[in-house]
Amino acid sequence: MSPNSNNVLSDSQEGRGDKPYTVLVEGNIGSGKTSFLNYFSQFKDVETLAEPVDKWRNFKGFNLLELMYQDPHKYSLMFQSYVQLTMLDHHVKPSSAKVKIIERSLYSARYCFVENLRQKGYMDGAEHAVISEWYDWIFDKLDLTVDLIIYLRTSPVIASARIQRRSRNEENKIPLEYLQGVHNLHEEWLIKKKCPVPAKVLELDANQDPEALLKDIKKCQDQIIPGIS
Ligand code: DGT
Repeated sequence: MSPNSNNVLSDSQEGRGDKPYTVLVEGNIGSGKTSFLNYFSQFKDVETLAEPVDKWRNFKGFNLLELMYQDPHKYSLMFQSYVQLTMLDHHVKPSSAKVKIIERSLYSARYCFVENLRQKGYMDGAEHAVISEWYDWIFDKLDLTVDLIIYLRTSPVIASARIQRRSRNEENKIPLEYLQGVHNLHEEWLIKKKCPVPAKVLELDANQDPEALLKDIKKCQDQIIPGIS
């Protein structure tokens, strides 16, 4: 894949039927993924799929996100299991758009969040083995083709300050140490490539204020949504 070339859209779609050019937006909690998606939602040939947080906060009347943060020992596996279903739905959702931008992915759910919960002792060995087996099956059998990964790289301290400012009820007690764990695992995956990385990674400095980040995004726009203006 060569995101700099103008005909990358047709190159990458060759042999993939009608599959859109697929971009994942990755980064810690509070890194600015929502603003990134909001910017690209203005383009008519681009479909943006925001992370289904609202579904997680109200699934048949249960706030799964709150349960996970309140009692992670008890609810981490339950939460990851629903995250997995909703993320899988985004990966396989057909789209008539030329470019599909997905907030987060099954990859970060597995390599960053599940691993963090395991490392912190919130998931035991049996739970981790079962969910890992599901991921192995999904990655092996289903077409989760990705063309580009955007990494909104943020320091955990800055992410923490933003989370406190936006004060989502469920998140008001996330310790810095949890964010540090999620950050380290993003770094191991996307920078050190210790886990499989399914596409080229474009890293953006998301420590900057939103205006400066938007300028950087606009500079890379042709790589992110090739062939679309
Ligand atoms: P942004 O716009 O970069 O600030 O993104 P957020 O914070 O709106 O969205 P995000 O993806 O960081 O996640 C929303 C909440 O869901 C946050 O509390 C972290 C949590 N979350 C997202 N994916 C997972 C996951 O796979 N596992 C766990 N345990 N939590 C997750």
